[in-house]
Amino acid sequence: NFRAAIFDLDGVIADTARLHLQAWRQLAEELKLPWGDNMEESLKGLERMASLETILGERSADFSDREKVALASRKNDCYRELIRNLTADDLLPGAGELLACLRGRRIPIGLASASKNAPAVLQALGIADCFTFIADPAKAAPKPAPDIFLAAAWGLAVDPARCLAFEDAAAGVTAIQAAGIKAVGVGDRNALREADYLLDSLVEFDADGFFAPITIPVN
Ligand code: G16
Ligand code: MG
Repeated sequence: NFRAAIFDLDGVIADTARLHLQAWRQLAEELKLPWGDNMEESLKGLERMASLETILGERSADFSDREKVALASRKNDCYRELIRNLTADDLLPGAGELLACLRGRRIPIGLASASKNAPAVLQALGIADCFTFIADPAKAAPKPAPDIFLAAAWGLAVDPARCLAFEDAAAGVTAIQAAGIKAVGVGDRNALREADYLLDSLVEFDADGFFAPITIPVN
């Protein structure tokens, strides 16, 4: 049995990937950059500056580091504006139910998101209270490095081997396994084939198979 659960945010708990995409797309249009077909999959789980480089592509050399920081911050302003409208309706299928179920079993829940906007997103979705610990992405090397998942396990004070972590991006699955944690891939079965367990959505997750039911001591 596992003792703690660690979640990625965008693409696992919240339907925010489309908002990141919308904000990046707006920036690309303003800069008249070509928009590749596979952008959605390419941007999944990438931290902010790496996402910007992906968007800029061959035009990257046309911008100074300072200009790039300004562009990333422009995208972030747009994204912050978009997440203001998030509500519990933007939880992905099964996410709210799973969080409630884990809480009911007194399983500590951690967040390992690359997003510096994660606390604001959790607030808007109404699930901030469910999390025992939120790992700070500013202090961790980006996925596929294991750092953010290790930080989450340490923050929960649970041995990584007793944690189960959920991800929608291949780089995230690599990060989880590098941390010595078992990975549940949620979404694209081909992109996530390295995961220890695969789900189409959190609705399918069978908590009984992974976490002990709550036991009430007799005395
Ligand atoms: C998320 C998203 C990425 C985003 C990154 C950084 O990660 O999947 O698209 O670029 O966070 O977000 P921000 O610019 O808000 O700091 P995750 O790890 O929750 O999937
Ligand atoms: Mg994700």
